[in-house]
Amino acid sequence: MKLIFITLCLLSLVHTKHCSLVATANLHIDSAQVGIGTLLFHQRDPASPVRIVGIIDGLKSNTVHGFHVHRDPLVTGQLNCTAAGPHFNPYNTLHGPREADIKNRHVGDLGNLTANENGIIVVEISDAIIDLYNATRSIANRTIVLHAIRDDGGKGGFPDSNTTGNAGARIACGVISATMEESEVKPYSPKVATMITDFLQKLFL
Ligand SMILES: [Cu+2]
Ligand SMILES: [Zn+2]
Repeated sequence: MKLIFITLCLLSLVHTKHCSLVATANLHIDSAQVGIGTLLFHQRDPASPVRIVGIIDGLKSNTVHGFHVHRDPLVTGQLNCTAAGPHFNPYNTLHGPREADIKNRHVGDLGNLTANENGIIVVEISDAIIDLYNATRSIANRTIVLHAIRDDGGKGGFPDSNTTGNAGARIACGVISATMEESEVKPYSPKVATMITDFLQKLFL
């Protein structure tokens, strides 16, 4: 079945140059079978950035949390976020902020997310360094991790600033599974993600 999707996807790429790859991650609290959010990763074509949209709930109000792709997938049934290994770092660089270029961050460095006063994070990120097409930079079958405190972007001067951004404990995580290859005849507007976020904000806030 998956092969059929990939074939369709490649065919549509030839004809329309629009073949989206989609992945999802369900986040659970570290070492507990408690879901706190879902993220959707979408990349329209190999030249486009990956957009991440979703909701993470159940945090303390107005808190800032480091957010990274870590290297290893959790094996089925594994709930311990430390099993995700270090930051995804295929080019062996130092840790950095999301805004840094590819030589000055880990591929998996996605900066920080901020919870609102209700303890909800509305995620809407666009990042051109993580990828779903490029094998070296692919985040598929790796683990997204949310940390207890702010990622200092490598500038905090702590012993672990250059490796983890001193972002503290791993409070939640989830495996990124690329389960869908979606071919699109009509490319949709990049405003769709914003519309989804607005819609979800109306629902939750
Ligand atoms: Cu991390
Ligand atoms: Zn890093």
